[in-house]
Amino acid sequence: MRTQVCIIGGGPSGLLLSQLLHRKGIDTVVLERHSREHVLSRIRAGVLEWGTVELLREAGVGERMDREGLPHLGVNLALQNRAFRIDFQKLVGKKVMVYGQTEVTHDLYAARDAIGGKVICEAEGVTLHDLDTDAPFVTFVKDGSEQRIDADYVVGCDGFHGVSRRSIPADTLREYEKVYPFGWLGVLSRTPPVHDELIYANHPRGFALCSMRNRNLSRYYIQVPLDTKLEDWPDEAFWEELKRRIPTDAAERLVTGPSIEKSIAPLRSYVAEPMRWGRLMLCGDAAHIVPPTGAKGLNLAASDVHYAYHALADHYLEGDDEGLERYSERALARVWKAMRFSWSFTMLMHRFPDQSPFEQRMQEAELEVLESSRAAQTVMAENYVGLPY
Ligand code: FAS
Ligand code: PHB
Repeated sequence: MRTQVCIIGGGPSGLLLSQLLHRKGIDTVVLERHSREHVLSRIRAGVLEWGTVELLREAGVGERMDREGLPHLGVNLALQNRAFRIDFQKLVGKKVMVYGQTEVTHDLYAARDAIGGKVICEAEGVTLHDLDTDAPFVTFVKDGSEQRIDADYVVGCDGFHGVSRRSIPADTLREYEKVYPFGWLGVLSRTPPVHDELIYANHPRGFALCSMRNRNLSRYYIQVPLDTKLEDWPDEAFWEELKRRIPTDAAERLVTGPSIEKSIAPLRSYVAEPMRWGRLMLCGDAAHIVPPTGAKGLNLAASDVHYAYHALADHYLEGDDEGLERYSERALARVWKAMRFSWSFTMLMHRFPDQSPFEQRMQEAELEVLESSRAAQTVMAENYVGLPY
């Protein structure tokens, strides 16, 4: 088999890139390790930057998002049993869209099917070859038989545990990492959200987040120690702890119900450089991981896809290779700024195991500066809604 761009990974990055390139007449094949059902069973991100919204619309997958998504004009930060609002519209004239990653991925698979996109699921043993030549190829096993795809370019959209980043020679790859000493326990419940916007809460007992997927599907998180097991947190215990960490007025409004999904996610900040080596380009979690505090993971994947899409389209349609040559530089410039915001917001909102009372007060003072300073709120708003591409 031969294609122009072989994409490894059928998550949001890989599907979005293949859809955008296909609509420009550029041939792609997506190789996904798992079944489509497995990919669609994951509950992950919930907030889309407007840049992501516009890219999804450009890919022709914005219709259900525009119909069912919830535009949010602000976000709420809570401390010491009170909350204050960061007004995106007033401060920076922008907004975000609340629409789950699961729905985005579902819409992308449907769009790939609708225009005959080639997505090969349950592709096992994907291996990348000759990336440092002008004739790279990929091998994999499908239904027990070895297959080969020759391509001009390979784009690794295969997430943190994928094969692509590991195909860059160790003496070329530079890695930067910070692992946080806690995780997030997340619950999805068929209950109305506690508020019509998100609430991020700093509390001496630990961080909490009140989010949503729609007006009858809520997503909540509480910070938990790294050694936490799901069985430590029956629903009743989760709801009681969440109520202790959010302001009383919200806790009194909280509608609880059975969890329909419950999971624990570890938190890390991670960046791999470069994001291009030879004919291999990396997009999304294959190249970087952010703590979900700033809702940047999926959105950084989208901006990587934006740069990769334009670089490849310029190459094939205009014969212009500047985008390819500068892909890693351009993508990383935005990655590092989002990495900073996600790290900074995580450090501000979470309780660290060895945190002193003084440090708790410093976090609260930082939040009080945010509460009272339009300038500080503007910086927060600029980063939360997404810096320009
Ligand atoms: P993905 O990991 O989504 O997709 C990679 C795909 O490649 C997967 O389908 C995988 O099966 C496939 N793959 C892997 N290895 C392969 C191989 N060798 N061959 C073929 N295919 C292979 N972000 C937020 O903004 N907010 C959140 O709340 C949030 N919560 C998260 C919770 C968890 C548990 C995790 C893991 C991530 C979370 N994220 C969140 C980040 C997440 O949304 C990612 O940023 C997003 O999925 C990135 O998309 P992709 O780059 O496509 O990677
Ligand atoms: C979510 O709704 O899953 C969500 C929202 C905002 C975040 C993280 C997760 O920062």
